[in-house]
Amino acid sequence: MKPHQSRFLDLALARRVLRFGEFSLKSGRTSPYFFNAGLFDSGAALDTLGGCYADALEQSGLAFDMLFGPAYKGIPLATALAVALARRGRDLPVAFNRKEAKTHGEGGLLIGAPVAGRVLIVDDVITAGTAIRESIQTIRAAGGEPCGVLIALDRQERGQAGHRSAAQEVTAEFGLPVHAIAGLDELLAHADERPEIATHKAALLAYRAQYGSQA
Ligand code: OMP
Repeated sequence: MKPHQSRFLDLALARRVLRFGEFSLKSGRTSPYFFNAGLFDSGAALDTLGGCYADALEQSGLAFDMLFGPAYKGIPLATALAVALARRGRDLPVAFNRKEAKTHGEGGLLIGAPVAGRVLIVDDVITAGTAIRESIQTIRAAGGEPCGVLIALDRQERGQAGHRSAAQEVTAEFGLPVHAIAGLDELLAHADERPEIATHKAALLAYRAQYGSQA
């Protein structure tokens, strides 16, 4: 476990972004945990989170020209990362989309910098990969070329087609690398140090046996 991974998991636990119980997912699966990135809801939390994304990105070695945060939850996440990168000496353009096109004022579906060049998608979590597929289409329609995906948490679940994870499916289908600050593997590893996770480890393992990717 890398330092930014444990910092991220501890922040998610402290802010109750990461919760345990019984949750219905977009994919229809019932999960013993849920990651609600909307609860990174203060300046300090977003500051720490932005640093964790920046660390993960540096380790990925990905090359990109700008950041894209999909509406809604990706918007503050991409912003936090943009600020963290600027602090480290890289001032990069950042853009977002709207869920509904605006017909007055500046109009359109996109906000922020023009979408162009190699675009890195910054989002919260990947389960089955539906949200990321939508972002890829939005960026291409705007004239940019998606070059990779950076998420906070990879749930490491089977995608739409079979045994591979949703992240691996996105890589195979679109040629896009998918990187995460941490995945279910790190969450389970962290259970050895954090009793609040350890209590739910059996449920997490049972869920992984049912829906986890094999690769
Ligand atoms: P996929 O589109 O299936 O990859 O699911 C990702 C989306 O599901 C996220 O962008 C969230 O809207 C939502 N989600 C969470 O926010 N946290 C979770 O732990 C799980 C999900 C989910 O519904 O799978």
